[in-house]
Amino acid sequence: HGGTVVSATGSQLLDVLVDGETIAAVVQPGSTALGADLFAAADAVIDATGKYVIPGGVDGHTHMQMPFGGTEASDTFETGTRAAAWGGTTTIVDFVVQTPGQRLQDTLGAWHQKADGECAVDYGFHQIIGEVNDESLKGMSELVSEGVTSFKLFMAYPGVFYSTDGQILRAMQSAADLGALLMMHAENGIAIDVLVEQAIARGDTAPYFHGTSRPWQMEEEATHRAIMLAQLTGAPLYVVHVSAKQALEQIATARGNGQNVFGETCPQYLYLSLEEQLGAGFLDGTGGFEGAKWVCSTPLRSRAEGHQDELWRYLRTGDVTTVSTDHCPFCMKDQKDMGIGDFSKIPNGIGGVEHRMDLMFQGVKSGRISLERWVEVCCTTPARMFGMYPRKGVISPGADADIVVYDPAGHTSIGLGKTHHMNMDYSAYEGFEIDGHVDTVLSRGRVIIDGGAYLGSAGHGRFVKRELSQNLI
Ligand code: DUC
Ligand code: ZN
Ligand code: ZN
Ligand code: ZN
Repeated sequence: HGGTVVSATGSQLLDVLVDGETIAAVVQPGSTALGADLFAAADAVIDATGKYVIPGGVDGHTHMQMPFGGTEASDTFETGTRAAAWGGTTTIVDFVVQTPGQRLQDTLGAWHQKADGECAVDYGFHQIIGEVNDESLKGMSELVSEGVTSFKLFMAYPGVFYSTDGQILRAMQSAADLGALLMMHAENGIAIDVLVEQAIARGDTAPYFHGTSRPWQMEEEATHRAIMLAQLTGAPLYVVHVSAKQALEQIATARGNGQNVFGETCPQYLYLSLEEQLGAGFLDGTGGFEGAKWVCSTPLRSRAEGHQDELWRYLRTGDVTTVSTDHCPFCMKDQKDMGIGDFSKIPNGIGGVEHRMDLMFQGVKSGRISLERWVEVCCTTPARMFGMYPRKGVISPGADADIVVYDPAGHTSIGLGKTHHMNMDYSAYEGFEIDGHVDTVLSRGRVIIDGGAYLGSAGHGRFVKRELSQNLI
């Protein structure tokens, strides 16, 4: 009551009536449109005066307890979705991992076992195809009917998830037949592996060299190749975690040509850079390993080269379509530290599921994006992109009552472990002072964050059976 409801298309002082798990009405304050004073009859009223009332965040890219790099991502579905709730994210879409030799359907079952009954907020799945073969291709349609309507391939990580161009072509043909979204990790992994080997052989073993051995040319080239294969096959293409401005140029060109190509970026690429990673670790006399905190793929890029400014610009033009976190947390102790003396053994990933809404709101504060664009890239478009609209991503009658009351005058400090709820022994955003604060979070009508208190529970979150993407041309 009394807040400014922000949607992708505008902002207005409106009251929102929740009945059970869904939104019953959105009305002018004081309206008697429904025949009576709504709020006199309500069981509970949340005062949102002076605050923004936005749809719960939709993070389309997370990896809870993902087996990777010889270890497993440190957030479970329970801890990771609880952290998401603290940060105003009420839906995640996580990745089921198929490794060679497994049936897709079996891996989906295994991921349901990990997540079902554990999550604090609603969750869906994408499917990683780790081995493109006849059986996997056949299995795709069954997954679509089970609400897993997007498939991720890797042009990186030879020997782990890597697909050849021929395999990519075949998977894209199947995706095109089904109308399913093909997600791509676009880096030339074959060439990168040579650069990595050469760096280690030279003695360039510190974390910083993770970034320099994955230069932007490798991302641009793979992005271009994926776009051409998608154009040939007609598959809708969603390029994940884009960090190089040159890769975005490729995406912008394809979009300009009318192709169904979408770019995703993540807060780490908008706020953090290779230079900071260098300053933090490589030359500080501590042995240089602090930089491992920011080892992820695609890597952080050079601020001096202007990638961040271009990413923000493309966020405005729409060629960056969504902002997700690629939340893939690892602790420094016993996980990242496996790579002391050899950066290639550092598990790749940054945790950030809790901070996305806050970090992207800083873009509003600094005038880089509008208030409405904030909601669009963090809530509404991810819901449409991944086939969950209008149940998710919008405050309108009939939608799930996933609602965040966001205080633009509040403050959030991101310090060491103590101020976040992710299962990590550090924060990639340590020292960030956020203008803004997530005050109240509702998930399907239930208050799960109230001021400083967590009122949710493991198992409240439900699996979201997704439709095909609603964001295609
Ligand atoms: N990149 C990461 O940084 N972590 C998980 C997988 C990936 O592609
Ligand atoms: Zn990836
Ligand atoms: Zn070319
Ligand atoms: Zn990822």
